[in-house]
Amino acid sequence: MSDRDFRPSASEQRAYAEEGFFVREGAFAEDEVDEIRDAVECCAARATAAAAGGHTYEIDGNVYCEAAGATIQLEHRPGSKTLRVIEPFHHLDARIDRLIDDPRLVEPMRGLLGETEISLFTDKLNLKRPGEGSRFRWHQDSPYWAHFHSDVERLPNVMISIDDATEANGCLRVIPGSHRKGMLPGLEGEGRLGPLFTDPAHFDESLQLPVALSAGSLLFFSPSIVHGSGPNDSTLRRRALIFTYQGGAERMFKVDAKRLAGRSLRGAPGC
Ligand SMILES: O=C(O)CCC(=O)C(=O)O
Repeated sequence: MSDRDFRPSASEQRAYAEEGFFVREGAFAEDEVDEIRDAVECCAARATAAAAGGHTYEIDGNVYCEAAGATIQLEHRPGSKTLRVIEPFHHLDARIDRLIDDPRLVEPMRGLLGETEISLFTDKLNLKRPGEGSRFRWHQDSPYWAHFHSDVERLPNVMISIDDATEANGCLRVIPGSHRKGMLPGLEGEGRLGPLFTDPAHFDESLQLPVALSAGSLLFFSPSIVHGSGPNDSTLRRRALIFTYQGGAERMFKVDAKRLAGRSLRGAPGC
């Protein structure tokens, strides 16, 4: 694995520039995906335990909890205790922390950023549990980060799909090329979170493309591509990890510390 060249090819660089994304199928082998799944469920169990004693609050009727060094979002069904998103989560299991240094993530990111020294900006675990996992409305990531980072176009994301993601279980959908318009206006009059959702009057929803991914595949995507996903009404899981990188040695979004990427492989065990 480690002696392969994982830098983005010219066509991947072009796809990222023009379409705002590219896919690498089967980047992680089945046994590696199993290990990540195990680590992810350890993170979810730790977050669930911590949430019981955390600070809980509501925004627009959605429940959030600050606990275990993370923002934990609960599913939207009233009274639900099901986890929806954990951000950040890499500190909850050493196997996830090690993934940040994996050359299959780091080398493409170095290529996209054009820098050798890169660091983690943020990381999210989207759990989208069967039968309950809710939709993600159309949005761009860049407006969410604009108050914090001076160059939000240079925050590429990589999603690791650890389940087969299909239209039935709510795979990610993108609007190809929408990143080229930069930051688009958000929704007005739809609560506090409205401005973070992209107003459909400013992009062509009919261009939407479901990005079906087999487990172990990677999706690299721009922070300004308009993206979202439907609910998981199926009986199948659709879990995804998203790591966002930045050039240089900079502090993380939600943690006042730097996490350089690709320098060393840490040896601590998982949970
Ligand atoms: O995983 C998904 O379905 C959506 C994720 C997403 O858009 C996000 O976390 O910003």
